[in-house]
Amino acid sequence: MMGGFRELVLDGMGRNFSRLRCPRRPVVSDSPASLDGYRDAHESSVGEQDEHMLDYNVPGGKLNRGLSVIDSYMLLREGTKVDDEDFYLACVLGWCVEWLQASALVLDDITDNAYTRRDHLCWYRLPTVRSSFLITTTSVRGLSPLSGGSLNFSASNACQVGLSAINDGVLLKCHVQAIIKRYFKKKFYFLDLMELWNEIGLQTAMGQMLDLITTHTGAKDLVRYRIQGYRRIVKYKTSYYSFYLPVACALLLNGAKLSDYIELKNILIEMGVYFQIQDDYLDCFGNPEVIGKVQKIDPSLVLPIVMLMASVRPIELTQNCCLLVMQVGTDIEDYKCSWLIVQAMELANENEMKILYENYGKSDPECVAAVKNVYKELDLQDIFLEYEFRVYKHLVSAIAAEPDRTIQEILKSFLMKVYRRKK
Ligand code: DMA
Ligand code: MG
Ligand code: MG
Ligand code: MG
Repeated sequence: MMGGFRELVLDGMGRNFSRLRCPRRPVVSDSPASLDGYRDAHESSVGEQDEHMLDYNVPGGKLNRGLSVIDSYMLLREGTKVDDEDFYLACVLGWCVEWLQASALVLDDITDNAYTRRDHLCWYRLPTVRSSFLITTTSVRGLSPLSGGSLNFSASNACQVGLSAINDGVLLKCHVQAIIKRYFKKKFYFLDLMELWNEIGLQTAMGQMLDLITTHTGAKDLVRYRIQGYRRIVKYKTSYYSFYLPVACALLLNGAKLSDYIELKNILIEMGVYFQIQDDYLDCFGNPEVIGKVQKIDPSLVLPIVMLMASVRPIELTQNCCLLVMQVGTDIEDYKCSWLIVQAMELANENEMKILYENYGKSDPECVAAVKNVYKELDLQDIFLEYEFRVYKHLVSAIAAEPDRTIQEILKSFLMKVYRRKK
């Protein structure tokens, strides 16, 4: 039952997503001719640019959030027959979560000044090449030496998606509302569903605001980065939409009242905190190739991309002229209240503290390396592994204490998707 969607989704990675079709077309009079859920808002889209924007930003992730709607719903329905329409509606909500995620990421990458996302350049950094580049003379700032000298060229023929990506982020989120209205308007739980999405949209935006504001206070004095503040940020910016939302969608779809599931919500929030701590860890210590932060670029895009990025990032040209952007995350440069800096502020001695104060929040690669060095001296990698083991045990026993077996299964299924993830 679940397999169809899962195969469909996994199969679609790296291919033209828009061609995918839901394998179980529902018998609903107003359903579109094609549904992968993801493309429902197509008719309200504004042409090629919008299509390209959707294809670039919606697919390509791990799809844990979207799949969790389906998985949770199927667990809730265990023992009953799930007809095509019910399954289809769960797929639609799964895709809605992925659309919301796309919206959050497009905007987050702008505010975080990020470079790469899911193996590609961030949407707002995308260059559109209008015509050929003019190669003139000698040097590109920050570019590792190319044999035989380097390049310099005119900027006049390239443009970026740039800040119009803000509107794209907003648009992605608006599409979600339209999809929900279209498919659920006549359902008795429609109002609850809308309320849930509105509330979670607000919580996520507030979390992002807290994240950004905290960065200003941390920039004044790093010592303000403490675990309680950290937990508040990540609960709002990550847990609600990534963990609670998918399960809450499945519950509503199954006709449940969300107020009956407070303990479930608490466990999901805790899982979300763990997930963000992993995210912070991987931002610094993740393998760039695994987490999608190394960029192999088509040779024809080398020049525009060098031009857009050379002044700010170490870049290497390989022999076959593809470009590798050697980039993991940007939390250190961005002065982020990351789990790693919170730990470091608790553990650092006087000398390490001094290094952190002098180097945190600076984009100079040497400063970033100095911070990472302190993290290594403090054994933050081991401390993370210990935390991971502890939180896993804690979550497993909290799940076991849940009286409802189905709820236990839902939580276990979600936990197994994220435990010890490498990306
Ligand atoms: C993620 O925080 C939060 C949202 C709402 C996207 P982050 O900036 O650490 O995420 P990432 O590491 O994916 O940029
Ligand atoms: Mg970010
Ligand atoms: Mg962020
Ligand atoms: Mg991050």
